[in-house]
Amino acid sequence: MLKFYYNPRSPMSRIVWVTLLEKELYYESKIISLNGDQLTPEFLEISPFHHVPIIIDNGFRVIESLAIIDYLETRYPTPSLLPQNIQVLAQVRMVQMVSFHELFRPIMNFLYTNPDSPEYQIARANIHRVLQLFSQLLADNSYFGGEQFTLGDIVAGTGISLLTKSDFSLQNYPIIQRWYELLMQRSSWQSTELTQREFTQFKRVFIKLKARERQRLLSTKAS
Ligand SMILES: N[C@@H](CCC(=O)N[C@@H](CS)C(=O)NCC(=O)O)C(=O)O
Repeated sequence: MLKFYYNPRSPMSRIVWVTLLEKELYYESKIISLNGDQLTPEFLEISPFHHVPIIIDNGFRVIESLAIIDYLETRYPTPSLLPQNIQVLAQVRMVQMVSFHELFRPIMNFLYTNPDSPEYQIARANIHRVLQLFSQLLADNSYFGGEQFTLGDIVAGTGISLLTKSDFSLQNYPIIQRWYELLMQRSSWQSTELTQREFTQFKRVFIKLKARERQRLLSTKAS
């Protein structure tokens, strides 16, 4: 039995959730509210950094969204979400890594900082650079894997969907806009997409989590 610990509003959970749906895998849903239940001793036992997502597959635990989707791809290879061609595969991996290292933090800064602040402007500039690169990589293709929908699309799309809920317009990025419209046609995408209200709730939860983590680190330092 595959158990999936997640929160439906968490972007990192969504990466795994879409992968499970695309692969049509049957799983047992374990929803973690992130309202303190991620800090219980039982949960910390399986999630030492009190994070979702997590999967436990027949007793085998995997944490970290990217590691989980890699595991799922290898363990359940059909339908495949990674290309065979070495260069296309490298491109899909690049998109995953660039999303994690260059896109997610600027998106959070963009969503949470005052539009008049330098941080906001820096975040916007960084997002612009990533979207330019992604436009080049996509070119005329439907997806980052050519005509194949891949893990790269899932990871990048999860970040970009947060942007579409804010006042960031994709109109200046027609290639990204076209690609994002294709993603939105997929049932895995539609059934995991946040409403505007859920997105606002996610923003509130995220602020609380950051404040709690800061407090925890300060008290660890003091003791
Ligand atoms: N690097 C981790 C990050 C996971 C993560 O940050 N999860 C957030 C929700 S999106 C979480 O569980 N936060 C709860 C907490 O910090 O207590 C991954 O990719 O899985």
